[in-house]
Amino acid sequence: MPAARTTGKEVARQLLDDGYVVVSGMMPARDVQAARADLDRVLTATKSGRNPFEGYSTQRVYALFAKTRTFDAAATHPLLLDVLDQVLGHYQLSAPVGIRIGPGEKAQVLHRDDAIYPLPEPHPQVVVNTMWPLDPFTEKNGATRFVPESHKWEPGRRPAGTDPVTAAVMAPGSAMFYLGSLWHGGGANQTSSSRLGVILEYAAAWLRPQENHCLAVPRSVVRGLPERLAELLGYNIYPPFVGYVGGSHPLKVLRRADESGA
Ligand SMILES: O=C(O)CCC(=O)C(=O)O
Repeated sequence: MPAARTTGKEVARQLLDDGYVVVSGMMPARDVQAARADLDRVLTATKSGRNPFEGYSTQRVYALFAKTRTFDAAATHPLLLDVLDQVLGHYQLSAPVGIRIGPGEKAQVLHRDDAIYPLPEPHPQVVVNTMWPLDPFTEKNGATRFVPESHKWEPGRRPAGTDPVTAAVMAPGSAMFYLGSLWHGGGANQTSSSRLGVILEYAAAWLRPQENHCLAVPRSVVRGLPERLAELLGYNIYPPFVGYVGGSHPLKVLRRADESGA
């Protein structure tokens, strides 16, 4: 398992070769503890899933950046951004979600995160996801599972019962990077404790993000965020000018609105 001091180039190469890579030392222990405590607070007011994909015994914290500040640093971790620079070029946050899989939850259906976009296949990588465990991820408690090499499958192939599935067993503080083209899903939780993790999913900047952050995260909150994070939440353009507001860069508009009190 590479450690966070490894280079973005090495991680990007392994990610493109294998479809996933687990990097240790991405989040210091005190930040893991703080994130866990703050998400426990948020989860007390979070309903369980509404369908088999969300999981009826699973809670999902959507609009994550409206609810906690404990993932601001993770979302702009230098190694993560370095990898994204190389794999996606221009990118944005697509789906930042806390996922607590409760005891007894069934395995989530295997899926590809980039399948939501109607792009003809094969296509360049347009989605990179990262999973940040806040509990130890084990085979028994619902560690994310994935089908190795499935990012290289020919268009239209779907997992069959005979394809090997691997559980992403990892410790809090690590992060698993995986391509949007890798078949994966949450695991079944066969223990009596819940499994908490956070996905920070990124997509190419020219695509529509899964969550509409400009509505999900109040503007008053975004104004207090580091500039790079505000950009990743949609206050940015895809060059030369996709996403402008009244002909201006969204960050300029955000600042102007700040001055005028809007
Ligand atoms: O919770 C997990 O381990 C993965 C969840 C996932 O892939 C999803 O909800 O799209």
